[in-house]
Amino acid sequence: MSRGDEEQHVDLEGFMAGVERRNPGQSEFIQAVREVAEDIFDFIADKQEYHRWQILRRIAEPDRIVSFRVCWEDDNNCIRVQRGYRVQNNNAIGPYKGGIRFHPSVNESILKFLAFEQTFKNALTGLPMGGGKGGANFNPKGKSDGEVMRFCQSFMTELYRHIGADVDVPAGDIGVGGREIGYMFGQYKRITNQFTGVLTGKGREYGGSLIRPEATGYGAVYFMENMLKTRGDDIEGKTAVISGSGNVATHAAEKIVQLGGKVLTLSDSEGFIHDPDGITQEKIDWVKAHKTRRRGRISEYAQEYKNATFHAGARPWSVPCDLALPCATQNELLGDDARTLVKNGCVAVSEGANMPTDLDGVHVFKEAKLLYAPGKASNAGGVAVSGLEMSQNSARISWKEEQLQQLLKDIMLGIHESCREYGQRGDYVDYVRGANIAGFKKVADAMLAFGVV
Ligand code: NDP
Ligand code: 2IT
Repeated sequence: MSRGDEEQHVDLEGFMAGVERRNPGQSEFIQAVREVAEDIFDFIADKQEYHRWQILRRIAEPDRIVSFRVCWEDDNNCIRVQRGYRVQNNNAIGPYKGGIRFHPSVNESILKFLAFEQTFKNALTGLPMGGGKGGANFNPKGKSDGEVMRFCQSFMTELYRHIGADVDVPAGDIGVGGREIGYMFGQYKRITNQFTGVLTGKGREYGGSLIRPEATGYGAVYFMENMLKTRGDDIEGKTAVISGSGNVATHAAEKIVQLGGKVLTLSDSEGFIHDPDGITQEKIDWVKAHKTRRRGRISEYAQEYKNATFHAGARPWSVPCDLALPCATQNELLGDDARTLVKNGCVAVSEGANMPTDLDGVHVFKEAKLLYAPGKASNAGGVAVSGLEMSQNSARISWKEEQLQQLLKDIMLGIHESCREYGQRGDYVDYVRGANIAGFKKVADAMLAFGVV
């Protein structure tokens, strides 16, 4: 019997041994696959079709990975060389769709985990989008606008041949916001001479959708609201600890404040700030202007607002709170952080980031029966509004803000209901299990319809 034949009959550990053998050293990818496989193996135990057609095995092998050199010239006329990627994981239910990340840590493992997660997340939105992710090990910090523009143009000069409005539609992620999307869209249009919805998160003037910038953070809070409602509770009067201070974190903070909660922390890669007075809308606006637009550091918040303290090199999870929203990056909330949150009486965790909680932390939250939403469910509001931007671009119309706000709420509620449908275990909803199974089932059933492709 060949190795391939053996894998027809493996259990969870046998499957994971194969994933580890085929993806040496790719710890983030292996972690993401294990988190999904733990639930899927249980779900498909009595569903021979999914085994016979090797569905999970196929979803855990990207359709293709493109890796390319990106050369650009910095302001000192030095030639710089970066590595760019696009991981097209699965297009069973729609064109590949997912963000682009510019961060020095970007590598194949991180983009493969993100593209894998995106496949389930996009299925959960109910919109026709497959899963992909891309990026480069480019560090936008400290770069001039001209340098960022030249980098983006060079990146798109290769990427353009792999994407398209019906093929693969990238968007933003860490280090990629409106400015970068503008430079990349401009270059795509220049090379192809086509004005299509090939990227989302565009500026309003050239086809962007209303509420796309807010959608991920707002959606994560709507998801938290939906979870609290199952226990007859809401956000009013609750304290919230948030990590990050970028697009997702600032909009999550804004929605918590709008719903009557009190935000105590924000963070960046250098540490966190704790403001016992609460981070009000005015203070969030200061963070947006200072941190996001002028690319300052969160430590400066403590100089601006004197009652706040800055904690260098630390994450905010030790600050007692009712609600926690990790909105910075992967593996920023570890098992011990999860135990601290549970001990301090935290009742709900909604992930704005992708895979911010490590596997140990996930198990801690599940055991404590906390209301715990994994990113692939709770941060899907961003890509959902990206999907709505694609629809508006295809129809060449713009929808009104109220309409989009309502659609975002409806989609987040729909994801919550899907998680409940597949994650209800007695009186407890295991949202991780629910999200994994609901996302998997949709993609898997489409793949079954296609046969072996
Ligand atoms: P931004 O670039 O706007 O902000 C990222 C924030 O996270 C910054 O505060 C940054 O701090 C911090 N951060 C980044 N890397 C690290 C690190 N290694 N350690 C600690 N802090 C870090 O990105 P977004 O807000 O868009 O993305 C945040 C998370 O949300 C990511 O996991 C992303 O994948 C996820 N996400 C984003 C969506 C979107 O629509 N933008 C949609 C769904 C998920 P610093 O400035 O110091 O680097
Ligand atoms: O992780 C994500 O869902 C995103 N970065 C947004 C993807 C998108 O296509 O809007």
